[in-house]
Amino acid sequence: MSDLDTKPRTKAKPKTQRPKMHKVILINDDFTPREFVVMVLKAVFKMSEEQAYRVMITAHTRGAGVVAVYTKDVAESKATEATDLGKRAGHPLMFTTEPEE
Ligand code: TYC
Repeated sequence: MSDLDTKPRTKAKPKTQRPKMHKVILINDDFTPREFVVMVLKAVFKMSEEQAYRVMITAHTRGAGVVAVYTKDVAESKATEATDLGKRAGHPLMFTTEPEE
């Protein structure tokens, strides 16, 4: 039997295909009150006071911080919802998303 008869001609597909996860990033600014940032993190991302405070302080001191990781759709809708809460209150608070490596 030749190689052509015995070797699979196509690569086997992996059985489970995991969707690429996306990070929600909190961007620092000079105007949004710290307590407001913490309130948004708790409301939209279901964080505890302690978790929310830690993420807020990370963004405040480093310029940005990872909030959480979700599928693309969920990451984008949560980032929009959180950014809109700031906008509606007159704050320049900003959340972005980026794909995980
Ligand atoms: N830097 C803001 C202040 O001093 C607080 C803040 C923290 C704003 C994190 C945005 O992502 C942010 N009032």
